[in-house]
Order: sequence, then structure tokens, then C-alpha cells
Amino acid sequence: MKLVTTTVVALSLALSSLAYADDAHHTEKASAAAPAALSSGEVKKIDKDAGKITLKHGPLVNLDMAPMTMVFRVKEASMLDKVKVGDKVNFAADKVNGALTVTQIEAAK
Ligand SMILES: [Cu+2]
Repeated sequence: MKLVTTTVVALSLALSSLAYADDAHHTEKASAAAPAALSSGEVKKIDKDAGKITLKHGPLVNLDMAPMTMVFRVKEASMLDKVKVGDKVNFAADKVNGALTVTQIEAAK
């Protein structure tokens, strides 16, 4: 019985260290492929008909981009209802079909 207990403990220890290794792997992957955190910016212009937003943004690590003001596409036009010109925002941007696209946006608190 003691042997069984020891085996179970050893097994669960092995499993939990495996789980940790897996977590670390996923975190690494996420930061390389997708934005890990939101970037900050300020809304300069909104063109809902075109599905575009002009943002003055800070550094975009995932896109290797320095701070600037530029036009982004938005993933869904409805995202533009959540923000207005002059708002400070937190957003995520990525390259979608070759176009720089805001995939997530929210007014900063
Ligand atoms: Cu830019």
C-alpha cells in the first residue's frame, strides 16, 4: 500500500511539472504570434462607412512598430461604436490578410 501511495504521489508530481512545462510553452508561443497585452492609443478619426479608425498609438511590440499616428482597419465595424474621437483607448492590432487591423478595442479607464 505504501508503494502505491508513493507511486501516485510521484506520478502526480510528474504530471504537474508537465503541466507547468506546457503552460510555459504556450505563453512563449502567444507572445511570439499574438499580442499578449493591449497597446495604448488615442482615437484621432473614425470612418465607420470604410471600417477604419485613425489611432495615435504607442509602440506595438507584436507588429514591431514605433509610436505613430496611422489608419487601421477594424475587424468589425461595430467596434467603432464603443469609442469616439478623443478617447484614450487600449487596443490590439494584428495583420489580417495583409492589412493592419484592430482586432480588439476598448476605452481606457
Ligand atoms: Cu503604426
